[in-house]
Amino acid sequence: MGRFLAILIWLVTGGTVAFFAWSKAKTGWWFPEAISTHAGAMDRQFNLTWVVVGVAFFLAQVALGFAVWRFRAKGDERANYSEGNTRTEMILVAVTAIVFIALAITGQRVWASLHLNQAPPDAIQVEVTGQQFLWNFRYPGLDGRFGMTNPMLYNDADNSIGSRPGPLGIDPRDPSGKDDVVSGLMVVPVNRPINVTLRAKDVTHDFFVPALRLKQDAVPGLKINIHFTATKEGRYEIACAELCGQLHHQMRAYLEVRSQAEFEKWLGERAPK
Ligand SMILES: [Cu+2]
Repeated sequence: MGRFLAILIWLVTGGTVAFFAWSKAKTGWWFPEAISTHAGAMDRQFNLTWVVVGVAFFLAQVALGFAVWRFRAKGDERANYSEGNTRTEMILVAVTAIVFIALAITGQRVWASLHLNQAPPDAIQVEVTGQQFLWNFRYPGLDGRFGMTNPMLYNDADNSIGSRPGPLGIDPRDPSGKDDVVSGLMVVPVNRPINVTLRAKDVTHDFFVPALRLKQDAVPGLKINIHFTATKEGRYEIACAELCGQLHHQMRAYLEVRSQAEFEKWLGERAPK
């Protein structure tokens, strides 16, 4: 029975690891192509983590099978009571701590470069506001300033794109808001830093763009900044990654990365006359 169980543990372990490697290589069931300047560092960190964790998992299961085999019941001998081995336990705890702290430190560097740094001053400003169950994207127009918004002015009944005060409650008394462009599609120029200001109208949402390797909560009452530079033109999915209500699964939008000229043309066509 002990031998059978040990072999079963090894088979299940080998089978799971082989299936994971096969599905990653053959089915394309993995992240979409990465299209931002920080995505390489993010993916390297992710790969490092799952290799380290995968090797640890494999070795631990092999050791488990070995223990089951080696110390299986033989005849009618009685089990030994062990009080453990302090030295071995200290070594195992120390190795685990070193590995996890090292992973945390390297991961924190990648994270900080995205979340704790300011966007360069020439970054394109886009305000992203989540609401049940859609995303609004606002551009500040030629003056480079977003107009004031006021929750008292929210008008979801008039949700035609760019309407005033519209779903964002753009205050008509503030001149900076006159040229703001509001869209349900996010368009950005390629190879330019983009500074995103995240807001939420009702509950917590989460702005997730898998191709950018970018994910950040949008929290009511907070303005959260995050920046990125997209490196490849195309159309990419934006999802809400925070369960935000019954139609959460429908809360999606698209990011279109275009050339600088096409971006300016798109924005110009939408500027209020
Ligand atoms: Cu949501």
